[in-house]
Amino acid sequence: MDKILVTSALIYANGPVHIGHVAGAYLPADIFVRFHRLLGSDIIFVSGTDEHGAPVSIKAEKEGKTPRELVNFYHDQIDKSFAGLNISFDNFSGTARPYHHKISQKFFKALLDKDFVVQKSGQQFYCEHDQRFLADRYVEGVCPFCSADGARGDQCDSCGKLINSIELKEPKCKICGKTPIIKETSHWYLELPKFENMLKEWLTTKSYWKDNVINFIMGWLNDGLIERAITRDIDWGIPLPLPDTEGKVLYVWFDAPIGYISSTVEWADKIGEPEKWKDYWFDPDCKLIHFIGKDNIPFHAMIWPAVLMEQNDPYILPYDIPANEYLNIEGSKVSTSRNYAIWVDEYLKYFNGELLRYVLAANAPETRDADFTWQDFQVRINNELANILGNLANRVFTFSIKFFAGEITKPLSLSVATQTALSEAQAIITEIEACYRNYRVRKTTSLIMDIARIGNRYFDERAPWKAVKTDKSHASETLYLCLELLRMLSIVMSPILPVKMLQLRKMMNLDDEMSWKYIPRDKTVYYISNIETLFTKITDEQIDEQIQLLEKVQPETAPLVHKPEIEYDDFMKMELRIVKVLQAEKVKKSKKLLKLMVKIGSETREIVSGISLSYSPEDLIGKKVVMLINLKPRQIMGITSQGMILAAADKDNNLSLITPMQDIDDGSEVS
Ligand code: B3M
Ligand code: ZN
Repeated sequence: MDKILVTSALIYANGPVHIGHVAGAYLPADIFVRFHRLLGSDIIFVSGTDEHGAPVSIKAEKEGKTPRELVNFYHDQIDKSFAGLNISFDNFSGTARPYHHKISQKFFKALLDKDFVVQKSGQQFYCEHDQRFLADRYVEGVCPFCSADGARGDQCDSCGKLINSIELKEPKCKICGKTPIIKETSHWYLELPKFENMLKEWLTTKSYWKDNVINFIMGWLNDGLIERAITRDIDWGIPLPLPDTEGKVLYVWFDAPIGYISSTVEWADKIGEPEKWKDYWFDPDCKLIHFIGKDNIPFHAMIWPAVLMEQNDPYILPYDIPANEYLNIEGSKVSTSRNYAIWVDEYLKYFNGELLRYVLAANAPETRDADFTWQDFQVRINNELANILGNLANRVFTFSIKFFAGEITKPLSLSVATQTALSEAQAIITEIEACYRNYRVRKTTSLIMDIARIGNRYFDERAPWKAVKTDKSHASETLYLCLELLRMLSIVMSPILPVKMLQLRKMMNLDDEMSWKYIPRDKTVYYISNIETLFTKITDEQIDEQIQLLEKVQPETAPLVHKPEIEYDDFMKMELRIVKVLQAEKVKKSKKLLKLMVKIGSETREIVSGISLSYSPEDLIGKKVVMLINLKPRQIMGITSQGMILAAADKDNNLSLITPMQDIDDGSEVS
């Protein structure tokens, strides 16, 4: 029997859960765990909230709360959201609890004693205005690797690379916005280079890992490992277990993964077997599987194993790290700071958690980023859950009740058509089993729907509504096979739709325990009663309402999409000048175009400009604007346009011409 310890990334207790979190680290883990529970594996599932570090203390400062008040508030809210999605943790802990502090300090001490952690003095950003060192997210700037804006002191969201904060370009203090200075401070560093060989050797055993994880790590190893500071100058976190170190705490990313252990310890305590956590963490045959989002790869696949390797107790190392890609929403990146996200607690006010589980499973960001749209949500619920699965259950149940008083017995022998449908379904179930084992939730979901499709097709072909008039046993056989399929579905689909499948089983009066091995165990008689609709269709109005909510929370500042970098010389190729509009008139048969005559010093030129929706000819005459002079002339509606007037366009395509702030001669060059 497999022994497995599954973890989901510890979510920061600094805000609510959004569906990107769910799709990346929680739902895939829950599905995997529920599947293994059906198999009878010895499996436990732990997680919790990440309650330390700059992400928490910054938010607390912003909300005028203490960090502890903040984490208590969000821990409860997050816990409720997961409950609403039927995520079945064995334990959901939090890293500000005493268990966790003790274990983390022990981890730090073990590394220190063996010289894998060393104290050094180093440089840090310091804000003179706020009189504090700027750890991690307290400083933001331009990423030294990919030049993205808004990179934080510890990691860049754009390229995922870890940053040594003083390498940030154009650093700004997150609290006051001023530019910090660099100041010496002493910290404890994890000597990653000392782990290089151990890590390399260990990674050779990981050929089965997902490509995105392997590639990331290999890139890192090739660049060469450098030591990493694992302490910080902030006052919220785990104190160092050393004298005279006040004001210093462990770096949040040092202690966070230890949260997987402390959550297991807490679980063991809760079930009254305080030593039981060791059955997992110290058993070399136990498979430790971390479900995470891709931005967490470096911490889980490099730093965390290194930390585990040099403990005094025989901890196991991660067996697998199925990292998922991102989930975008309506084509745009989630941004919690702009409140552009679908928050689970909000979602649950409108829809059932099971529906979201289905849609996120069917559209899981497994190998590439996926896009969640409300339209797709509606289509999947209506056309798949309601029209295929729900319809199969509904037609079979109503028919059984109407013509057979809800009692369908197994036929003495099965016809060829029935046997074929059955073996088709069985073949798919074998495939489903393999997919579940390999975290292929997307494929699993579509295979499950295929079984329901087989049922509907078989039902249609055998037309029991006709057969029942002439050959009742033919109709009964049809219903029997469909009920068999529904019973199988209730098991194979339960990892994805646990509550709905129980509901389905209730209507079929199946009250025995569910197990994967019972799938082939056919029933001699089915009793159908108390039927109710499994899936109600989502209306257009419901979807419109959600789209509007999403648009409302999205402020003006969508993330900018940048063009590739250019050389200075490329810019200098452009001849930009101030021009004065002498004449302006509408271009006939065109809504958008104006024809302008402009004066550029001693010259005049004719150009066509697409600004007619924003400016009328009278607005323009006499105005000075900026024009690109050396653009190759273009024919537009039969007119030769000799240049281009510059205008800014907002996201609704409202235009604004660019005019000089002071009066300046036309012909003046702009650069
Ligand atoms: N809290 C980062 C995140 O939420 C961090 C994960 C910790 S997992 C040990 O993305
Ligand atoms: Zn970057």
